[in-house]
Amino acid sequence: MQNVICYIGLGSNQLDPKQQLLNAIKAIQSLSDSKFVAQSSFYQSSPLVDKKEHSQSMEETAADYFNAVVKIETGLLPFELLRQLQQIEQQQGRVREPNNRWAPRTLDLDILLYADTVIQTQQLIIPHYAMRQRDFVLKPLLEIAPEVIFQEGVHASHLLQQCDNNNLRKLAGTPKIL
Ligand code: A4P
Ligand code: MG
Repeated sequence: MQNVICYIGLGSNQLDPKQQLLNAIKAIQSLSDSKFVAQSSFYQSSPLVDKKEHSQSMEETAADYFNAVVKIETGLLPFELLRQLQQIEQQQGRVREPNNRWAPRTLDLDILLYADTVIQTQQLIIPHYAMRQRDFVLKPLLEIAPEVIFQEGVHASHLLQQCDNNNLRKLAGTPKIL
C-alpha cells in the first residue's frame, strides 16, 4: 500500500452534533487500508447558508455547526475514499435534499487535501473547493497541520486571516479517540 497523507473535514448540525463527530471519527479509524494519524479539537460556528436559497431568518434559526479536521494516511485512491466516506455519512443518517443546498445535516465528510493531488471533476474536487474561504475548516486544519501550504504557495494561516467570521469558537475538552 502506497500511503498518502489526507485531511478530512467533518461537519454536523443535527441530532447531537458532538456525538455525530465522535461516531464519525470512530468510523474513519476503521477505514480499510488507512491509518488514523491526528484529530483536531472540535469547533462550533454559526451556520454558513446559501444566501441565494435561504432567507435571513433561516440563517438565524439554523442550528450551529460542530466542525473538526482529521489526518489519515491512506492507500485508498481518492474516489474509493470518497465512496467510503459517503457510506459513513449514510450510516449516520445523512439525508441529501437535492433542492436545498447546504441543508442541515447529521454528518458531512469532505476530502480537504489528498497529498498534493489536484482533482477537478464533477464528482470530486480536491483541494475542497471552498476550504480556503472557511475559518471552520482552516482553524482546525492548522491545529494538526501547522505548515500546510497550498499549491499556489499560500500558507493556510494567511488565508485564515482573510476569512469571514462565522463566530468560530473552540470547544474545551474535546475527547480524543486514539
Ligand atoms: N464532492 C466534490 N468534491 C468533494 C470533496 N473534496 N469531498 C462532491 C467530498 N465530496 C466532494 O456533496 C455534494 C457532492 O460534492 C458529493 O456528492 C461529492 O461527489 P454533499 O456532501 O452531498 O453536499 P453538500 O455538503 O451540501 O455540498 P457542498 O457544496 O460540498 O457543501 P459544503 O461545502 O460541504 O458545505 N456552516 C458551518 N458553520 N460549518 C459547516 O461545516 N457546511 C456546509 C456545507 C454549509 N455551511 C456550513 C458548513
Ligand atoms: Mg459535503
